[in-house]
Amino acid sequence: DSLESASGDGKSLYGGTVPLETTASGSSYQLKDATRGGTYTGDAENKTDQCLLTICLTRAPATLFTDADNHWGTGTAADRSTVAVDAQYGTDVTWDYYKKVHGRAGIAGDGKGSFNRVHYGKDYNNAFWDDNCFCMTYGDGDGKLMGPLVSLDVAGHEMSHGVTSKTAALRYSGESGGLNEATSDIFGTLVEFHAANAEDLGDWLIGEKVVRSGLGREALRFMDKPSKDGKSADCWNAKLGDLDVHYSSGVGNHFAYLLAEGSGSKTLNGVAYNSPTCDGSTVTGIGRAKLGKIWYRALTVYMTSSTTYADARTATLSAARDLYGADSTEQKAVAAAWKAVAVS
Ligand code: ASN
Ligand code: ZN
Ligand code: CA
Repeated sequence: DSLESASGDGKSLYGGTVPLETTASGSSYQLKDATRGGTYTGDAENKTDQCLLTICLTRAPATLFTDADNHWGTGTAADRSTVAVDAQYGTDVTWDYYKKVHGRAGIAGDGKGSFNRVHYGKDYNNAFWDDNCFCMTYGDGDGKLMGPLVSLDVAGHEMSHGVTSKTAALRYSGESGGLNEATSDIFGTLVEFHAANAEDLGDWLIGEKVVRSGLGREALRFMDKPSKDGKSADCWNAKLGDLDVHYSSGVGNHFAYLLAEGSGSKTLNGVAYNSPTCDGSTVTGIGRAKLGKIWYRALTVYMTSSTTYADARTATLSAARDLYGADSTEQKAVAAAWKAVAVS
């Protein structure tokens, strides 16, 4: 059969009806996007990978989704293709964010797409990026703590692990691990804002679409005040690197919020924030676009596998100088935001 690109749409679980670029193959369509490096989404059929560290004896499948009329999904999780719509769309908006904002073609910067597996395992409350398969994997959640983990911020978070791996390669433990996680939360959030999806508007929460009542909080993580999750650190301290990377990320997330939005109270897209500083100072934000430019340049030019929080401060100050000039308002704001999270 001849293959050609076709414009369809899908009813997603979290983002309403979304456009999808697909592939016409004979009399049906494949959930595969030639305009974004061949990115596709398949069904893991509730199976799991059987691996020892990175050596996998068996891998869950990624059986390519197909559709008869190029109108995908029903908007309810009962239909297996609905979360595939979210996953494919999440990959699309992440691809577009990196391309349009940072001039980066794909996760590795080489124009090649990745692929997604949805319906991984049973009741699986997680999603992950895997460098070995260059693929994303999404669980359906157990319905009590979490629903399907296919929201835009989670997609952007996980794929940004691939970007970090191909650039700074921040080691996934200690302070560098916290910075690796913060990088994914920062870009996951900027992807969500960039998508400007009317049903999944940008916010500084991670996983707000995914959490269910059993979890007991409205999001997985809160960037304005990370300690709202009960575990994450708002401020740097000498033992920060002993925390799990998903909690030591709090300091980087708090920095990012303060740099973009500033300290104190604010309401954005209907969500109220109140970001304290660790030293009682007041920080004036420079906006999300400049945060993204500064963090991306710091990640891709200055950070390395062993970067600490003190090093991240230097890296972002250098990036801000390169982009906006020495002693610019932006560079001063970077210094003020790090001081406000006790990094000097
Ligand atoms: N969802 C988790 C994350 O990306 C998976 C992990 O623990 N690496 O952080
Ligand atoms: Zn992560
Ligand atoms: Ca969010």
